Amino acid sequence: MTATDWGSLLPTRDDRFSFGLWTVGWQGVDVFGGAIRPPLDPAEAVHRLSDLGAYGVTFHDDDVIPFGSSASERLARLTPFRKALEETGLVVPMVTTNLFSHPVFRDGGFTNNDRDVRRFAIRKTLDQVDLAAELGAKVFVAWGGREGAESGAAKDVKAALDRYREAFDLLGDYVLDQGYDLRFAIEPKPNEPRGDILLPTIGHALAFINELAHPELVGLNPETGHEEMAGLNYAHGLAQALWHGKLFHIDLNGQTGPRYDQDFRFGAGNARGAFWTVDIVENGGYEGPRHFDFKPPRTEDMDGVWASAAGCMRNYLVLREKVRAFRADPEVQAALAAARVDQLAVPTVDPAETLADLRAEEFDPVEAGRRGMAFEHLDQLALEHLYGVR
Ligand SMILES: [Mn+2]
Repeated sequence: MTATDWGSLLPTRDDRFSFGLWTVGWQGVDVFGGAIRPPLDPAEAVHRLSDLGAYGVTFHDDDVIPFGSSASERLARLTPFRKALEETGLVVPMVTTNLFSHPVFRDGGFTNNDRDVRRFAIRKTLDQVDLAAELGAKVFVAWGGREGAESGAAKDVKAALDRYREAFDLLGDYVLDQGYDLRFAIEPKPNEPRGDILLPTIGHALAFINELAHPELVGLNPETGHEEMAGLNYAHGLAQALWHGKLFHIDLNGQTGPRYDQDFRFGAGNARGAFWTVDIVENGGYEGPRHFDFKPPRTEDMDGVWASAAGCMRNYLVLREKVRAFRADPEVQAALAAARVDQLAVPTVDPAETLADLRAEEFDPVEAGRRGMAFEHLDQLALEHLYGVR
């Protein structure tokens, strides 16, 4: 292998990096303070992201078309955005609906106790589903940020799940009726902004999908920080979603353990987790965009915003190089064999065997109990690739 030229490692369209308009466009409003950056024009965001090497942009309806816009205002907002897409060649691989910002969604959208609000949430989503199809998006993300509760009696969780299912069934019927080439991706999150959010983890969402009328239309959009907020291993979650055929989209960012949703740029935060994330994304059969859902910290001006966005892509590419070098390293391959990783791919009982054969087998558990697994040497090799000393 030739040495990597780190300086020339820059993103191209072939890397399929995409960004939410709400990421670079975040004005820094948080619980403790108001906006510290000016509004970012969606068309300008498209041009800047294109210049940085991204291939796609994604958005909530409200990111481009302000809540409550008339038909003429909607057109006036969409026209310059579409012009920027045409000028740059950027694509829209995914869109989503904002069912969490406006006061009407104080108790959520699809699972709001107020039936009128639930009906409005479905109407708002149908409008965005039509726009998704118009723009050629293949994935429609559903982050149920306000679908949840702070207190016990306020939410009948089983009834809420009935209504959640009803919403996905209606949306699925609509997509099939219209003949749209569009699938839904649920984005789990354990909490924030709600005290507890419904479908809090990848596992909850996978089980929920199995109860839907059109489970084939619904998969997952797992986010790094959302899983790590719950103390879970993101790479393991991606692997399980892939195993179920449900990894429709990914939201990459950075988080350092169970605390508030930090939304750091990808690669900042749990660096070891990021290494294994890139490994599973590159080698696990995922074929969608490498999408970043992060927030440039409130310390930054607009120069810092673009530096943060560029950093997401740069860190992904750096880790991709390191993962490739790790997988190609002959010492790693020997260590993988010593760790018996390959044995796990072999069925435990051969198809030609009977359980009687299995039960008759001679085995010395004392001898087998002395065999070390040699995982530490293997992991040290991974860390040395990550640390840049191999
Ligand atoms: Mn997200």
